[in-house]
Amino acid sequence: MNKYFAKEIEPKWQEYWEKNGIYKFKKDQKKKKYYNLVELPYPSGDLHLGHWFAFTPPDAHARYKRMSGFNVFYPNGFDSFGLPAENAAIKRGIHPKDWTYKNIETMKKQFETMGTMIDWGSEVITSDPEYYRWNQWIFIKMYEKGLAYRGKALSNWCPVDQTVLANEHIEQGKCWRCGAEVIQKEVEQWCLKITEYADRLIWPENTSLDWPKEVKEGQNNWIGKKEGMLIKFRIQNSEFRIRELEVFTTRPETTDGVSFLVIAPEHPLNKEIKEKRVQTYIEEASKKTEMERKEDRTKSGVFSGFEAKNPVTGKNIPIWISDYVLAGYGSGAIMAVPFADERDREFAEKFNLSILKTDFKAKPEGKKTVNYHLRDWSVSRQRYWGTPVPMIHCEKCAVVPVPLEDLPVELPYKVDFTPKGKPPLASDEAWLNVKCPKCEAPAKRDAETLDTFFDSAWYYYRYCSPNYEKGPFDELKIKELMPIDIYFGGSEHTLGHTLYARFFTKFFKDLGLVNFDEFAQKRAQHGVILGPDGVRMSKSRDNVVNPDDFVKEYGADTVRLYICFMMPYTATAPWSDSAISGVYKFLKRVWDLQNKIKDHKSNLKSENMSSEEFYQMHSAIKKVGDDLDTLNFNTAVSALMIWLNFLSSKKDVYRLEYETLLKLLAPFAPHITEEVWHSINPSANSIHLENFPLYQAKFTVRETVQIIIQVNGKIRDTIEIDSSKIKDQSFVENETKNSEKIKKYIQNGVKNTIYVPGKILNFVV
Ligand code: ANZ
Ligand code: ZN
Repeated sequence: MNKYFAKEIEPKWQEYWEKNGIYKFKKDQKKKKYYNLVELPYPSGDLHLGHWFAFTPPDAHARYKRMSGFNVFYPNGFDSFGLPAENAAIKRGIHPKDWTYKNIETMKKQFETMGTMIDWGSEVITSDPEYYRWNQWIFIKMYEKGLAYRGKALSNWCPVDQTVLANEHIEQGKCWRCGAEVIQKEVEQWCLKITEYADRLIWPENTSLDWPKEVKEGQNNWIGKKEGMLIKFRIQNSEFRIRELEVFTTRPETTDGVSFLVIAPEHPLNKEIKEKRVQTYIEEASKKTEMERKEDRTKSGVFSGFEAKNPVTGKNIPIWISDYVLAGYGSGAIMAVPFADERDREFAEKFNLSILKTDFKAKPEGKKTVNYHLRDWSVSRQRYWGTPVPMIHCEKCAVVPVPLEDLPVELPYKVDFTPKGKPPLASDEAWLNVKCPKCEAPAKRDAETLDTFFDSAWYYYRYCSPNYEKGPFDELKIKELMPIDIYFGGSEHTLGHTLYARFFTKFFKDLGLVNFDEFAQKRAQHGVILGPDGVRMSKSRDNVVNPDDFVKEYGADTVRLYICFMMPYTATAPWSDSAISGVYKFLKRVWDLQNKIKDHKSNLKSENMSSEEFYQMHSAIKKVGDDLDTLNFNTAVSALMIWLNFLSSKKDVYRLEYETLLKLLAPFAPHITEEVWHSINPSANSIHLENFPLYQAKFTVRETVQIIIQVNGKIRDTIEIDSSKIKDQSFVENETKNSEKIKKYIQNGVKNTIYVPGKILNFVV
């Protein structure tokens, strides 16, 4: 037997699997399909530790499911449009396309070293014209249904990336990509009416889908459905066109306690007020982000100069202007009840306004209404490296979709994509100028591109038929493979990506393309491996751990196993390599254990295994299988370690035991198990085509034996001990000494002890 040398065996088996196509997904009517999906990576050019953490535990899960009789579909691809490519291009003068496709090549090679069972035969690259053609098709379908529209709106603008951002892509007021402070800017843009699906996107209380509670709650809060009322207040001394203020409230019963009204700085009424102090305040407020406005506990504001009449009490109350009222929510005006609402109280206290009492019984007249926190999704980006919006602007016909048979509208290669405040495509005259498809007059293409979250909202449909040409996907294939059985990914996608994917699915259902409402049965979200210093890994902090270094030193199996073992899949914790050599030693011990197989002696068949050996083996099968099913990868690995300790402590190991160990380990460490499997079964097929061992429940509980305890020949107690321990007299004696009934008889010492193994223990005192 050779020594365990990962570097030699790993490439060999990777090649073998590839050549024999053992991970190729094939239709199989006899097996249940299992669509195992991990969020497709962005081709940054380097497969880092985060990728290993995102992909190897799901790979172990997929392998387990496959060995357990499922026909597992585990595709992958690249989410390859987006800003980093363009920024790299601006910085280093490499074309975004060249940069992207070179990175994809590198990363695919790196993926290979991981030893996954990903079937690249279904690969989707979102920047391929064959893919984004269908983005454009979907966009046009949405346009036809009135779901895609162009509107001028106050938008989140990233001054660094020079593009619009959706609310979902702002983290604490900063751009999720580059971290720059997001500002508010009036921009004309394409929006998708996700709000039309708001009600259908709310998670019902008892859904049969297995999604984390935090995701369901997070999405429901984000959608933020609020039932309330619109109540009109008459403005008392207005010489303006606007004579009434309509407020949105969820608490109409507090109307008697309305002490003042507050309107947002952007409220149309303010355009009529010319006073300088009002206009100065409005200008200042416009510089703040929505987040800052919401979080400002100190409150700012200005008196409008007007009063309104409370419809319930008839009292006149002042109208104030403040940025704690948001323009885009409700009617942009509120009735303030400082008696019952904290924000209003803070404001009243700051400006010394009276606080009227409410009896919570007021019944004003008004219109029942429902409000949502969810906004429409702004999808235009003023950038180059994305899906061109498939629209044509004509002076006569306004906006005309590109005819479907002319798709894809391909991205021109030669474009100056340095930021100029207008989209790069707008300066490519040759590309831009077209004939209007409707009236044939000279017209212009839309120069914007789609948010990459559009690309990732439906890529998993495309995996099912990646080369399909008659539509975005083959409906028959969808029937066969969708919905996804498990979708692994990051928790940063709670409010963005997974919500969009659900929205697209409901839209596809409305188009009659699919017959289900939700795209994934189960969602599993992983944590983050932080740098060794406990902070998120980043090049600027110099705390990036490169998995390749460990692969070189120990091999991929060790890194895979270690990643599964070092922390729970859902945890966020710093990287530490202190235990990685221990994991490597574990694999070496598994390797060396083949020396102990004793099947050459015909009298040592597995029927002769002791009850303890059965117990150990079946417990391990149960634990590892259950844990792989429920994604508790780390405890599955510890169960393997415990069993290995037991096996190594024995003189010999049964072939059945050893082969079972290899099969349990195979999902985690596919190379070493394959190597050893072949060395002990020279004519065997791949271990990854074997069945996962089954356990028998009766063997997962230890057999116990009743032992009678006597003192001077008289029965004083019985105790129960593991059958594996009956030969161990001192163990039995120790157990007995804990018995209250016996203690008092033997407290003065024992003269002699007689033990009939497994039957009687007699103390002579
Ligand atoms: C009177 C009242 C009394 C209110 C009370 C609340 C509590 P959510 O969605 O739960 O925050 N509101 C309405 N439009 C607003 C806007 N554009 N910007 C900021 N606040 C706004 O609650 C809706 C409540 O938020 C509404 O009900 C309104 O204040 C305020 F004891 O009206 B309420
Ligand atoms: Zn026209």
